[in-house]
Amino acid sequence: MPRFSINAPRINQTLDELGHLGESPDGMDRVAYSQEDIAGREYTIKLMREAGLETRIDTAGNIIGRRSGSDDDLPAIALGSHTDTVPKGGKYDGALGVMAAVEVARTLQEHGHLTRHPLEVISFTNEEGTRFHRWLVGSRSMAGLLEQEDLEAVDDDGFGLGPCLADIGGDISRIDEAVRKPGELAAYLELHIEQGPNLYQTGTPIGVVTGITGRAVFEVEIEGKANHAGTTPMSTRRDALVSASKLVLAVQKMAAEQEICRVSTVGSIKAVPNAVNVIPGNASIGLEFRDTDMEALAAAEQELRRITNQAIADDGVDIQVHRQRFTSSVPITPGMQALVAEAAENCGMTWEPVASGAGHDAQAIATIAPVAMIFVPSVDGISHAIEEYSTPEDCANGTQALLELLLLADQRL
Ligand code: HGY
Ligand code: MN
Ligand code: MN
Repeated sequence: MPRFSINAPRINQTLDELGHLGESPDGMDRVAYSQEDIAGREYTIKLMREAGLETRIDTAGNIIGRRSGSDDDLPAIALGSHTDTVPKGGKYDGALGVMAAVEVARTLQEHGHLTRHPLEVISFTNEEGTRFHRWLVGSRSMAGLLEQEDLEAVDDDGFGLGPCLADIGGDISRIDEAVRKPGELAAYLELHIEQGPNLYQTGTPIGVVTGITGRAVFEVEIEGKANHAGTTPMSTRRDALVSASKLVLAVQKMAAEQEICRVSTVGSIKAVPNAVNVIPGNASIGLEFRDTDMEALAAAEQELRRITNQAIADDGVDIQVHRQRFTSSVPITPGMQALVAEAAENCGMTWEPVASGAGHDAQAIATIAPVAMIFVPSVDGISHAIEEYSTPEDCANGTQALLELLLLADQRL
């Protein structure tokens, strides 16, 4: 049986309260650096302080709540996730991990239990990458993985990262002060919803995450010739949207039929001038490939370039392929997986190994510290949508397992 019981109604209440910040009739809109995101951040800081944590915001905008350990010379053990959401997203992706981490700190505080290691609760900024199309911005900043393009990125409205960071208490001119070196954290432990169907289908309360997927993101720009929709013969058209549409179907086929990589998705498409009586002169699509095997992602990029060259030859359009982001897959070590399994068993919960098809802050932090992830079921495997749901019991189970995992890590590391 667990040593300390978390307060199940309380963690679910905080999840529910956070879920009203940035809520719209179509889903959650706490997109990074927005007013809605800021409301969620302020709520998180309030909870951290109520849990007795010393809070600060690092120059990358990450919120860090810290509690001393009995041996403050030891590196901290960090628990965390993110509270930003995709547009029209769900209430649990990221939010569960942050609310559960606060609940763990609060439970230890109430029981007067001091861990050996200092404890940190971290809410990372812009995990989703909706702003600037570059994800894991806060956790990559902390891991020293930011690149020049991250610092120079501008969003669709022309805003850069600098002013956005300033809005949330960060400072782009000193962003390198957010970097933590290997050894500064003893471990990073993240609770997250599975965002897939496995645990829900098998009715298993806890997932021991075995690895986190790699991801390759591209923007493809097609230039044809705008012309009159009524007077231009079909044979002389250079219709950018037709070429883009062919690419959409070809990208989907790459995973669905050719099995070049595990999944492939075109998530955004734009046509210019986007008027029904004008042949689109320009079009662009945003797409991504995912696989734990980085060779598969390289093969996917190769095939993408092959099909775009074919479209140039067939349609007489010009096409530019921009590689936006390559994120390496990350295996979770057998030792850290075993710790998660032991924590679940100590809580009397069954578990099963699950690979993560979603990306997570843990994959950035894994470059500077040992990481472990706990999954709980997503009803019908739905995520990044308003229907995203995990039951209060599953959220409480995950929080209890996270507390037990922290206590085991505190003893063993
Ligand atoms: O896109 C992802 O995999 C994550 O939810 N950010
Ligand atoms: Mn997430
Ligand atoms: Mn997400």
